[in-house]
Amino acid sequence: MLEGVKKAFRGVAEKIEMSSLSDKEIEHYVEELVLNLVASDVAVEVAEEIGRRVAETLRSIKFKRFGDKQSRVKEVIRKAVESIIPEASLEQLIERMRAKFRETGEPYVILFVGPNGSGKTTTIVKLAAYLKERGLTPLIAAADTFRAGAIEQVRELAGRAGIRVVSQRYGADSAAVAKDAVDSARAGRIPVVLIDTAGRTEVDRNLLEEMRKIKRVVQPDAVIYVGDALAGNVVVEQARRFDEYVGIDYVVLAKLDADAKGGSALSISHVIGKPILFVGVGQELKDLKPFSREFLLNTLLA
Ligand SMILES: Nc1nc2c(ncn2[C@@H]2O[C@H](COP(=O)(O)OP(=O)(O)OP(=O)(O)O)[C@@H](O)[C@H]2O)c(=O)[nH]1
Ligand SMILES: [Mg+2]
Repeated sequence: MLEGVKKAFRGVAEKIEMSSLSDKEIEHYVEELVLNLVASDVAVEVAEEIGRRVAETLRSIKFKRFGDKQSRVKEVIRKAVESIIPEASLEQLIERMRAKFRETGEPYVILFVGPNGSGKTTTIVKLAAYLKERGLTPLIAAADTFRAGAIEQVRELAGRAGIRVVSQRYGADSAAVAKDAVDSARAGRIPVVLIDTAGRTEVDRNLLEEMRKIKRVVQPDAVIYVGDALAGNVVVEQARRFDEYVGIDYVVLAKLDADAKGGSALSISHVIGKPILFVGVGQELKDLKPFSREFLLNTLLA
């Protein structure tokens, strides 16, 4: 009998307790968010996209009038940022390497590309040491036959980690060096080959063509783009051009230790739609950190 009355009361109570954020409040939250993201080096187009998603969600949800709006809004922001970062797992990639080697006896081949000085060589040796610890000691192909000192550098670093390097002389065809390394790994039953290449800018036709040739000749299982977190927003445009030119599967961001802002990580992933595999957080071999969205969100939304 009292149901009707109860229902009526409940209706009123709900109306009192629940409310939407006003357009003005939403605008305020979103504007602040976008500004903060841009200040953290997130590309403007990406920050605005996040802002749009956050505004959309905020418009559609009801808040408890006396609840903690701040923390709900934070949660909405987190979800929006999360939804635009593709995530990859280094462990999964390692599993794929094991599976390929187990099933075919063939090495898993990774081609590393990126602009000058972005951190490719250091990253490769870090990954080599990481794989070695997991029982997948790789071979490195010194296919940067272009920059003076590149072969000595990779030999020196790899030597510290106890990793073998296949190299030829300077000026040698880099695709031939890479191919040589893959053949050598096959013969020596080495499970993984990491190919180091010369840094190049996205306007250098010859070097870009050479990179495509290496890819054509060795047909790598994955192409990893090594970007420099310090390059800020420039890194996004560079990655886009490399992706168009050679096709990228994963991104590694080096020098994140020197870039407290972390925005480039978010932008790069979103703009080229490729996940970040791990990040470089220092110059030592141990300074490799598997990437997680959690890690980035905590840096960006702290
Ligand atoms: N702080 C910091 N420095 C790094 C990191 N990764 C690489 N570096 C440094 O960045 C510089 C360039 O690194 P390389 O590995 O030689 O870069 P690269 O892309 O191979 O360079 P090129 O072959 O000339 O195109 C070196 O001084 C590295 O020690 C990192 O994660 N953190
Ligand atoms: Mg190098």
